[in-house]
Amino acid sequence: MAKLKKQDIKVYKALQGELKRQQEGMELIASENYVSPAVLEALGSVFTNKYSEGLPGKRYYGGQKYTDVVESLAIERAKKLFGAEHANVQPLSGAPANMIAYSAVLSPGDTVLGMDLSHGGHLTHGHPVTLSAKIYRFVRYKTDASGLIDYDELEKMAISEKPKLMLAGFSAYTRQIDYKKFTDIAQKVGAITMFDIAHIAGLIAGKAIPNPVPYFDIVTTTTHKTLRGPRGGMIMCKEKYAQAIDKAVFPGFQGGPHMNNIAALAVALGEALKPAYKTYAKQIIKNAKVLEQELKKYGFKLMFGGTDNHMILADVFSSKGATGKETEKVLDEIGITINKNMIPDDPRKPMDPSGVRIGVPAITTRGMKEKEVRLIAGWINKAIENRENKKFLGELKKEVIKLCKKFPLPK
Ligand code: DSN
Repeated sequence: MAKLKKQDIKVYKALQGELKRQQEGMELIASENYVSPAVLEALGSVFTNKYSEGLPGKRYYGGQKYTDVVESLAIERAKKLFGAEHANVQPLSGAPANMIAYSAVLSPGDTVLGMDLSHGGHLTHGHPVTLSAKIYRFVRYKTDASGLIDYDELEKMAISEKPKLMLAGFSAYTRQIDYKKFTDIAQKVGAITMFDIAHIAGLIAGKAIPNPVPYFDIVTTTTHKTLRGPRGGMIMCKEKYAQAIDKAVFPGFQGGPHMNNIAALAVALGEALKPAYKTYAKQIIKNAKVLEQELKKYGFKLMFGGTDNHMILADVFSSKGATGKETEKVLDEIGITINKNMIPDDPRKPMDPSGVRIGVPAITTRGMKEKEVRLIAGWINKAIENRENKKFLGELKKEVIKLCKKFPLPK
């Protein structure tokens, strides 16, 4: 960092501040992780200088000998890891990947069934504020009173709404989807199937949960959540949709791919193919289960009844008397980063909802296991219950820093 320090002290200082924040604090945002130094090296490499519109072997500009190598590696590794027939590694992130996938198979006005945001879905799955909802007709399904997807209801909806596309996937839903039931319904009504696996891609890659890729026509993902790669997106699909997806990425939606990200993605996918990654993915599930049990013990109300994946969604307002915003703030004060989150049909507003989402992929990367998760759950509970007591919070922060120093970022 010597050159950055000499040339731009303001950016350098912000970077050092962020490094310290990550080292001494604990990331429990379910969609975040810590990449390896090898991924960081590829990300900060000269590949960022290159324009590479097109695909390996079929580019619009010269000088592609090495970009072709890294993009081909990323594609082959993605296909191998997920058992995909086709992969496009150029989407810049998850929201563009979803928009691109819609545009590849839908015409304006077509109907899509997607999961409601407050029930765990994602903004890009048809929330009225998004561009996709202005172009397509989204109908949103919800979870039932038990917190699960009611497949009989979903089937009734599919029969009456006649969607062109049925979309599975979520950003705060914590239970396993029944891939077969979902795709059987789609088959009955002649809908194309799509799964946005952004949150659970790493759990699938590490074989900690079943792989949906063989079941679905199109699968989109980000690459930086449980998958532990650089920020970016990917679309995998059946061969039948390969050409439509590739064309929808470029020239349909994007310009030049970010080759430094793609090089870093190739490295991350290489890591995910190693045996140690399976151990990591399984540990995430174990850690999340312990978090679920501990928080239940402390009286937290968990949405959807608990978790089958890497995160929990808790209604802190009804169970602890603190809003999501207050909880996020008090945990920030002790160095634990989480995010406020809507709960199903939340009567409160998105900027100060009833819930919080807590995920364990990042702390699991640091090597924390069940014992540490028990400690953390206790701190979360104590911090919320003593949120007015600044002195007590200060003491808790010291405990958090001590634990973080024992479990450094990947080296
Ligand atoms: N922002 C991501 C998340 O936190 O789930 C999804 O877009």
